Amino acid sequence: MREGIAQAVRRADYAAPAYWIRSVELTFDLDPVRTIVASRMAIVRNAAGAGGPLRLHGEDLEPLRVLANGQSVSFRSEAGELVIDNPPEGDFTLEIRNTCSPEKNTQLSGLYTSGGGFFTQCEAEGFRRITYFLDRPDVMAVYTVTLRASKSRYPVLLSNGNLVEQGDLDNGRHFAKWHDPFPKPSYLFALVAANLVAREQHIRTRSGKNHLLQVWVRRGDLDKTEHAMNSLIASVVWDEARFKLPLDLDRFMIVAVGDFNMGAMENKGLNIFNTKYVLAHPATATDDDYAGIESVVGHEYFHNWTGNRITCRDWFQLSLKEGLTVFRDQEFSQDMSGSATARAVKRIADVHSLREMQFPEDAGTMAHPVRPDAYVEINNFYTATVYEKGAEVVRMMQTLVGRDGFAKGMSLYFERHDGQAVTCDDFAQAIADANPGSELARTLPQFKRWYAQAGTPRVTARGRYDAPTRTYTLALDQHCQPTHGQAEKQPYVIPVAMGLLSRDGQPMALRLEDEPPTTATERVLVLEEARSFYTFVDVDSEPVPSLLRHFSAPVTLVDGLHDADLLVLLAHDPDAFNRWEAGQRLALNRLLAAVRSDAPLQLDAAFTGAMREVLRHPTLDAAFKTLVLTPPSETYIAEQLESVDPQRVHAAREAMVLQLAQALHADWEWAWDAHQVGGPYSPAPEPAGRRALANLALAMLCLDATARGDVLWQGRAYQRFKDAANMTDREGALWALLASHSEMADLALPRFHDLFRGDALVIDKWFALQASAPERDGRVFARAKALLKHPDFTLHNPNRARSLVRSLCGDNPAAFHRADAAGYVFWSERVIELDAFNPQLASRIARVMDRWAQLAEPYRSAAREAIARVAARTDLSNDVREVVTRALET
Ligand code: B3K
Ligand code: ZN
Repeated sequence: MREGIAQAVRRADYAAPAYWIRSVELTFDLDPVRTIVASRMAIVRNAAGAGGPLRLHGEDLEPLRVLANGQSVSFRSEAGELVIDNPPEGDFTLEIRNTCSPEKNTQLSGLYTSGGGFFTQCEAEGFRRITYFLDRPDVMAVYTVTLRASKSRYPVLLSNGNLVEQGDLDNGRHFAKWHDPFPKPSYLFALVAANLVAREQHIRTRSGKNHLLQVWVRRGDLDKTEHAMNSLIASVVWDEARFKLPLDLDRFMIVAVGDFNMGAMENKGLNIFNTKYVLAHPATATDDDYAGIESVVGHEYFHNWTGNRITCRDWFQLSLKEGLTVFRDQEFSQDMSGSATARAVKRIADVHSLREMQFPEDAGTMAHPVRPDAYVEINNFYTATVYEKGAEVVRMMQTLVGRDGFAKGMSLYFERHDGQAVTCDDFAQAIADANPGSELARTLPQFKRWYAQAGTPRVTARGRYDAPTRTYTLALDQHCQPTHGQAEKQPYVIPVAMGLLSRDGQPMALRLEDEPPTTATERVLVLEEARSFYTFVDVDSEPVPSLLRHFSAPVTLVDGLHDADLLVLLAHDPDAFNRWEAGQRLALNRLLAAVRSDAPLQLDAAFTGAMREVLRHPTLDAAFKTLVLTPPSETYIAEQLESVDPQRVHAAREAMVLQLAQALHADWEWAWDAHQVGGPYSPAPEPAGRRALANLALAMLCLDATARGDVLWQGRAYQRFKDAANMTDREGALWALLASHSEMADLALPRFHDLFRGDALVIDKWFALQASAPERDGRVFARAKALLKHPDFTLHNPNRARSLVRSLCGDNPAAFHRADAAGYVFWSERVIELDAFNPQLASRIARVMDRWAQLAEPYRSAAREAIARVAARTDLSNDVREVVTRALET
């Protein structure tokens, strides 16, 4: 065993620390091989605590010296801790000198080197890999940091807060001293020492204060920073306007680094970002990349209040900052997008990813509540449940108290807790207390089951129209299946936004019995019981119910609607989300029927006709049409099945796409012609939507052409690939060739590589496109395997590893789940290889097997065997061990 199997940490065991650290002065002598860290901490006994030994966290460190009140004090090293058995009485100063080795830090947690510079990542427990500390979020200290390093190699020295002093030292070294006035937990500490340049912008905020914004990148990347800077400015303006939350620092910095385990990190005043979420140029980044940058820049900036000013008491409360901040970044992107349809398009994208990532998580071996009760490795709990489902829980609160009520709740939350480390309960309480008399205040204890219970509730709806009394009764049942380790589920509070449409598509007034007449055509029903009945009166004809509008709760809805009803909703629902959903359901019904019966899918004219109407619709946005015309993913289809044969799912979906390509041939030609975008590039929703639809049309036309043995459209796609003025169109054309299995893809791929040789983010795309292309005859898998040996491939760069391994194993079910089990062998080899040097990344990739138990034979047994092979190893990290152990407990 590596360090012995870690015990589970339990939420119920939380205890305040015996000591606090009020301030810390850190001095770094930066050296890649042996960095010396000197720390001087003001330690205060917790009056409520028991005292006793002082136990500081520390990992992969070498202690040189420990002084208490200037005197040497005896200490011992235990697994992961430095223990001082007899600390001085009262408050005292503790000085520690230790070394760490940034160059050897392949985990990318703590202080590490990348591209010749020093960078840090401390959340969740990386600070203990830099120096000995009470590395827990409820210990908040004021930091003063001095960095010393070679001036020529590391001309830029950054840390949190304000620069107070800088200058030259002997031997070609220099120093910089930073002071952060805001007490913060250690996970928000950061430093950067590297050869970088900055795009700078001075801004004056509403309150009249001046601030300096900086985006730091490598010298050659400066021309790719405009969008990140614009996104940062927009974030500052938005948070002040929507939540009255101003920027609280003189200087706010973003630094891009090429080796990073996740997207970005919200360190106070010094956000460190994966280059993927900073660098953008029309020639190298797609519309989706631009949107991703805007949302991640926003997300990290918004953490400054939701996460940094108010932080988490313990890591079980992670969703306190993550769920809330995801909700805030989703709202930001919607507000930035402009039109009502563009907002709906963003909402659909968010729900799509929730269903794609979080629903399977909730149904799989790693299922856990938004506020987990136990973990072995906290890094395994930065999940879609904590983030995306957590955001849905916050969104439901907003639905229950209204948008203004929610803003009031946020104000009360900051009034009560600014500067504190608190819990999810504290947040919910503040929102409810600011809105007495609201549905949230009334139902709060029950509402909080959303934090405590894992699993996706299923809401079943049955409607009955009674013509003589002109009433429509809706019965809504809710049920949640047991999840891993949690058998009992109590009813949730579920807000169901809804409307009723007449069969000719008119919205109906929604009057419940015993209520006065109303003209409102949308309302929110709040379910609390396992079964509820609602009787609507004055209903002139049998309605079509439109339930769970804007996806008002993270549930699965079973409404038993027939095709005829869904066609009404697709054509007329005033709620764009449900309009899209109706189209997806029509497609899903056909796909599931084909998969279940193992009969070839044959599309009917009603379906293709409805799709044509959407495609040709005179007023709908192109982005919205693209979403409607894209059938549900293989992952989503699989989630609806009791037992999954991924090859059958793939075959059915491929057949649907091909038939849509054929049946709508003339319409796709029209769509291609009508959605070309000229002029200078803009990532705004309108032109991006047009590009998306044109690219979908191109893929459809190529597919149809290949099936007919005609190469005209492939030639056009290749031409577009060569001439494209931006990456969205170039990638779109390349994808059209790959997805239609065109031989021209073999011409385009090397050309693409030649064009972008040396641009790491674009070469990532080159790997990812090949690994996620639709499988045929095992060729995609064979190509992906061969790419492991490509000179540009390395598992050591997380983006590169994900571009190939995650794309194949996680995003391409038909290439991965093979009857000969070669995909699972590929997976187990990569997980084991990665785990030896980067457990966090290995564990992420391990999780693609979460849903193995749902597979049909022969996949199921083979998958289990592969997981067992990994689990049998004695040298696994706790990260991977937790994931594979839980997988086998199914
Ligand atoms: N808070 C970080 C994630 C840290 C992940 C640690 N394994 C980024 C974010 O959510 O904003
Ligand atoms: Zn976050």
